[in-house]
Amino acid sequence: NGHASFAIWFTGLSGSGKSTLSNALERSLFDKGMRTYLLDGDNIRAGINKDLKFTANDREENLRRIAEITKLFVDSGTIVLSAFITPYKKSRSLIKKIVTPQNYIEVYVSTSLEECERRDCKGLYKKARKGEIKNFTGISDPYEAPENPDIIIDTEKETIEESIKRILNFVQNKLEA
Ligand code: GGZ
Repeated sequence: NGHASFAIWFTGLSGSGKSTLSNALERSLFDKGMRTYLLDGDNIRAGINKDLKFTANDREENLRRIAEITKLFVDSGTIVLSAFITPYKKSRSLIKKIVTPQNYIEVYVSTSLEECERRDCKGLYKKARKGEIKNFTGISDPYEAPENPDIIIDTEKETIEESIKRILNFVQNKLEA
């Protein structure tokens, strides 16, 4: 009984809009009666992964563990929304393998570095430019843009409502497939 379950994985720069989008999407899915769970930096890096920082190795380990956690929740019948920068191609292909490809939807929040830096909601880009934060994605650590995401969200061109609608359509088609 219940609905199919899978992971919706948001990737994009810091400040690109992953949290806003994943929170709004979770609300919509919940309102449709679906069982959901949202994983993000707040509940993962502060807890189970608090031993990890932002070197390439730590990010890879951070994301590997999150993929395993995502898989467990998916196995339990939950639609999991995971919102992490996920900057490396290598990590994303490992995640897809761990979660299993048919249960993995990749959402690329493609907001440009220029726009993220202009918004600088938390003042992190300013700090990164001054060298106060090392290995900062987009400034002093790479972000490898996804080549084949399932969905691309351009927050500079569409409203959050439009973006959510597009993701919901994709999810609906998957649930009916
Ligand atoms: C990137 C950093 C860094 C560095 C701290 N580089 O915008 P935020 O603040 O709230 O979200 C960012 C978050 C990124 O953690 P993730 O677990 O999503 O990253 S990864 O997928 O690469 O493992 C940012 C904050 O942590 N932050 N230092 N150096 N973002």
